[in-house]
Amino acid sequence: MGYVGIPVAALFADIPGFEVVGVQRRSKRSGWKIDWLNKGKNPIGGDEPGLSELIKRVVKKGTFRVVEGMEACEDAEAILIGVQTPTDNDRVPRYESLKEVCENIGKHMRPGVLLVIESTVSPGTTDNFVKPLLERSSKMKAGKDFFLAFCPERVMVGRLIKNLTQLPKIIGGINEESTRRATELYSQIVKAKLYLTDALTAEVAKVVENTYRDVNIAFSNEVALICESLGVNAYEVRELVNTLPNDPSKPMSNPVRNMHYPGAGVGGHCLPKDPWLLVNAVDVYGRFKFQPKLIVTSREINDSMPVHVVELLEDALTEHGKKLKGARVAILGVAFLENSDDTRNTPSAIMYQELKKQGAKPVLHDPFVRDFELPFTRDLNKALTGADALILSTKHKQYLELDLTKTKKKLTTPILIDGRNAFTMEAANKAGFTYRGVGKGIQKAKSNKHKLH
Ligand code: SAJ
Repeated sequence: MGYVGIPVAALFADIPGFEVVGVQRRSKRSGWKIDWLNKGKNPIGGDEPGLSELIKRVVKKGTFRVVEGMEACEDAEAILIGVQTPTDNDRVPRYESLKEVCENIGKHMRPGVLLVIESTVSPGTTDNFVKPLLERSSKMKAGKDFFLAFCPERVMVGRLIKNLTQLPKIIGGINEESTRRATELYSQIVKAKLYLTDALTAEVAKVVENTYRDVNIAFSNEVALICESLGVNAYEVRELVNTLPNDPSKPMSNPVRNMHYPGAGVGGHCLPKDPWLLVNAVDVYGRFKFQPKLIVTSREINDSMPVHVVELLEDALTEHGKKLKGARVAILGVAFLENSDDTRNTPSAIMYQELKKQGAKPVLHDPFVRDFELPFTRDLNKALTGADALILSTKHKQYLELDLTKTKKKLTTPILIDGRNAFTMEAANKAGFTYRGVGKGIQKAKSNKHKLH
């Protein structure tokens, strides 16, 4: 019952004739969701349009309930798996949860059942890891006695229901009958087109679509550093670049430009991990091995952005004759994405650790987050009062409404480091702040190299 499982379950439970059972371990971190959901309450914080009403409705009409045990699989006609599939510090996929769930499901599932993997996995995992696990624990033949497909989620916090129903869905069965049954199932909730393919191609497509985004963000982040060096505004450059016309009738004549946003880093459960699943797949299943340079370099660039934000702070402190050591720094935003409570792989944690390492005293603030492995406060006043600087890491709407003039009065040193283009340099300077922004050049480039002869 996570950011994928909860909305998917509730959507199916809202279809006449469907009865849905959510399975959630009573773990310290997530066990509370079982009772919360069975009371018809939405455990996902932040703005999630339509989700709370939907959960309330399907629990009230008795078509959705949550249990702990796998027994629920015994009379299931379809079983969807949306467990976490993280990578470890060596960028290697860790499939303990997936293994445990597949082995347990295998012991309870009945013949003819359809199993769907929604979690993003390293390409090759469905055919070479999940299928043999299920066959061994169920003593049944995949594709004949039971069916299996990889149908990747495309959810995004802040628009879970919309993405699940309005975005095209990839259906990758291990064989035709598996694809047919998965198509029959998802056509119930997906209003957009279903694209049918095989499991391996679907797995590659999923990690490539996220890697595509990560590489594009890395390109924008590198352009941001160039703009800072040349003294121009990368966000203005992005807008100018994206003005190139796009004539849908002649798509190949002038491919669109969709330069992404530079920023304070790339977080979430997907973009920081999925490129490594692609690298891992070549390592494990590739006929010939090689290291994808562009993809790996892009990860390095995006992982370096939170540290770059600390460099911008150091530069601004110097302007006030101050050092990072001993500086009290308010980091606004723990969640990795605006107006959500999702803290997975948040860039703010890297910033916090880097500041600590440099002897500064960082204070994390977030209005939505409930729990986090690092200390944080939900009291904005407490975070800002007496700080030597504030860093905007996440673009929560509360921060965009900040009155900079009043905010400045709370700080000891009026420094604003903008990691998400939330403010203009002009507005910040006008309010008396020393301002630095990712991608925001403070001084026009001048050089004596090009002597006009
Ligand atoms: N980010 C930038 N610049 C951008 C866009 C995002 O710096 O131009 C940063 C965000 O601040 C955030 C991170 O990247 O820290 C990820 O943001 P995101 O908007 O990609 O959010 P995710 O990771 O929740 O969603 C992505 C989406 N993938 C694509 O758009 C290809 C979503 O559609 C997927 O469903 C999701 O991954 C997933 O679950 O795979």
